[in-house]
Amino acid sequence: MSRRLFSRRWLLIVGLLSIVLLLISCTPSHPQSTFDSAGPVSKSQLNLFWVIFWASLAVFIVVIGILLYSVVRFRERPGQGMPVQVHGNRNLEIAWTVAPALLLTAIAVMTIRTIFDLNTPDSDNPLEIEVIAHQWWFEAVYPEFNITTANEINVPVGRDVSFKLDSDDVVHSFWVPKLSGKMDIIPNKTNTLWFRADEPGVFFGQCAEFCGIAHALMKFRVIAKPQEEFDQWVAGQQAVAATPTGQAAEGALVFNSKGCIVCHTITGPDTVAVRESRKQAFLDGNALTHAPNLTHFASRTSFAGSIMESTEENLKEWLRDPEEVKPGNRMARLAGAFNDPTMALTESDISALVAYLRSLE
Ligand code: HEC
Ligand SMILES: [Cu+2]
Repeated sequence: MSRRLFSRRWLLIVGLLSIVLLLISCTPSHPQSTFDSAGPVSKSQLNLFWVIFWASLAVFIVVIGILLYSVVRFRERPGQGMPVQVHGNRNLEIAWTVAPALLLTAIAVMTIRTIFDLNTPDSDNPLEIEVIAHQWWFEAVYPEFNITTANEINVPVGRDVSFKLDSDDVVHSFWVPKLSGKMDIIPNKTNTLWFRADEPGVFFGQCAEFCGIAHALMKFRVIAKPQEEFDQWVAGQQAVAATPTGQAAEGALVFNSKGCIVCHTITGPDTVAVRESRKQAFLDGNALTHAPNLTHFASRTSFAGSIMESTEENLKEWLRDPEEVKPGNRMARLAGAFNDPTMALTESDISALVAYLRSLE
């Protein structure tokens, strides 16, 4: 058995598999690869990584080289007898203590310098964004513009962005691999992080700290836009929701009568008053939860922690059974509290709701 394990064919298969694994895991075109940095923060973190990587590789080659040389050169030969017995070598001992100490000191200095360098943004005038992590989605607030959105964080290309990170419940972690390393998001403690996107694009983010059942489905996107497009986006987000017409108007009625409005905010012409009255009706015995602001839902490309592309079919699927789409999510669980028959959605309710949601540009 043990002989077969080490047979040539096995070695070949394992070797080839490892090479394939290595190659597919290191392609920079992977959407969440740290090897394809798109801003100064991730770039300097990557540079540090490469320095440490090449230094480690050099050490590895030297040590394994000497080891292999010794194994082959001094192997037992027939009729050789007992080799010379050596007890320590002071010069060698000093050399292999001092050399690693120097190398580790150099790495420590570079690491600490990078940490301090990256502590604060380069610019005095960064764009401030507050990120609030919820089980299992991200809320983004732009205090400068009075905007609240979810899961898709728009930023202008070339401007430093400074994040304040807070949690509504448990520990999460904010991670956009192409733009910066991770930062934990801890309840009752505001952590900060900054980055800058030097090129336009969509950068995928991910909660990087286990935070409960739907942790793996807690993604988000950073969308970097040229300043002009960003300004347009801001103006769009600041407007109140469009007044719905046709099927969308039906959907707005369903939204207000089926409990959606209790959790979700849509800042529109008539919704505030309705919301307050509905809220009262639901307050007794029903825990309210925070939920994504839907005022400009249709301006986003994804939903439910960015795991679903925002299409008509996907939205219908979500409203038919949110638990099926994203197991454990709070809409499914808490909406269960509204599960008396008068709250159930019919297919025509769902079509109307989807028309309404897709009208919220
Ligand atoms: C009990 C509170 C609650 C109720 C009631 C509720 N939702 Fe939700 N909803 C949530 C939460 C929480 C999420 C986020 C789920 C996640 O991604 O984990 C959500 C997500 C959504 C999303 C995706 C938003 C995004 O940007 O990711 C849509 C669309 C939505 N709800 C529509 C509705 C509609 C329509 C109704 C009424 C039929 C409704 N919700 C009722 C809590 C609620
Ligand atoms: Cu998580």
